[in-house]
Amino acid sequence: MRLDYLTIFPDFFAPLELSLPGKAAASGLLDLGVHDLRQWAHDRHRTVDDTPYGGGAGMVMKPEPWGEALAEVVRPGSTVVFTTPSGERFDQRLAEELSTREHLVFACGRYEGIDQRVIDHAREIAEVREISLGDYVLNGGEVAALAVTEAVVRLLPGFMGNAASLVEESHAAESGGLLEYPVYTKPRSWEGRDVPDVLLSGDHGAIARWRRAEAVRRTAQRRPDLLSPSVLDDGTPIVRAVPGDAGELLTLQRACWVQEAVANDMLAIPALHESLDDVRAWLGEWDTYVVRRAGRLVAAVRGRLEGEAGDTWDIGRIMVAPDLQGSGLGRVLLDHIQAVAPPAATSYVLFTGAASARNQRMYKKAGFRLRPDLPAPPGAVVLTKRRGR
Ligand code: JEW
Repeated sequence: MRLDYLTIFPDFFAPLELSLPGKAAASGLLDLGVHDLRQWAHDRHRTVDDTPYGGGAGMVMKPEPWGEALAEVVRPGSTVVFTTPSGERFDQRLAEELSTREHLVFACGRYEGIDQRVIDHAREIAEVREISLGDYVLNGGEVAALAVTEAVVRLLPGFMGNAASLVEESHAAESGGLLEYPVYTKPRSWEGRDVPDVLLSGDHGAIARWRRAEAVRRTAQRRPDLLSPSVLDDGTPIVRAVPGDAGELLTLQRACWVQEAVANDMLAIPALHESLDDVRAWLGEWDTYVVRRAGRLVAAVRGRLEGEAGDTWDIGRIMVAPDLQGSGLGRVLLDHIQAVAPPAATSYVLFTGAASARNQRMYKKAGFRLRPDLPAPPGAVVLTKRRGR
């Protein structure tokens, strides 16, 4: 495989010459080329950026140096990788796909990005992938290109020896889409911390069960998105809300809490007055789940840890579309949000209208008890439940 890098910071790629790909390069498996984009700038100051048309902050990388660089580096069969914050998210599947290519050209932007015409032009002379390392801000594309390189190169046949790649495959199947289990080595006791007894038991079945349980526990806690979603009786999944759900959540929330306002003869309910930005904000602060039927968002619930000790799972905003109320959806969501509470949660709390008889009946059936001893907002009541373990 040949790898070329177009960048105004070629020093970023010095590690490549030394590190793992460096060894592969030395053995002839990899061919590396690092190119300073400024070698294709022709003015006295070797300018590669200019002000954006239409105004706005910052500078944009001008097209001419990129056009000349691509003309020189791209050949038949090349794939040009633009690392960009607006690209598709990089993952193992994409690493595997890129590892099948003969020639990757990494185009590393800086400033506010590259003039769009460069990407459009590249599509006419090569396969183009626009790739983001993840949802966080970097200063440019170099670090993303390095990460993509390492993930791709280690998949090449012959890299680190074929034996290693066989181990890799069996391991991926074994972990089954879960996070890895924790690992330990000698000494058996370190600074008062002991290796779990089961790992010293010699009972391979018990060890496998313990590792699987730890992997599931970790995954549920850190990456619930990797676990298969809970489902309703008919197989409809209960999935985590995404930012794009905010508009429909606002609509559903207004519909549901108008009912509450009427039942409680009270307009001062936050859920009734929130704006779209308010909903977007709380989506970032709560674990929120939604149910869709035929594409339509018909139900939701949210939860988060509260209390001084962070051991109380605050449940709220249980909402069901008017035409599906009474179908048991609310109870399913209530059960779901309790099930996904993190291990730190030792009790549940929720608030509802003092006159919301139907809600209170459902909560009591689910094991919640009214707590007149605890403070509640005007017109509301508090219910709590101990978490059974
Ligand atoms: C990446 C290329 C070029 C980020 C991730 N972040 C960001 C960002 C930048 C400019 C404008 C708007 C957002 C910085 N930046 C890049 C960032 C790639 C450039 C300029 C990048 N993967 N790749 N997560």
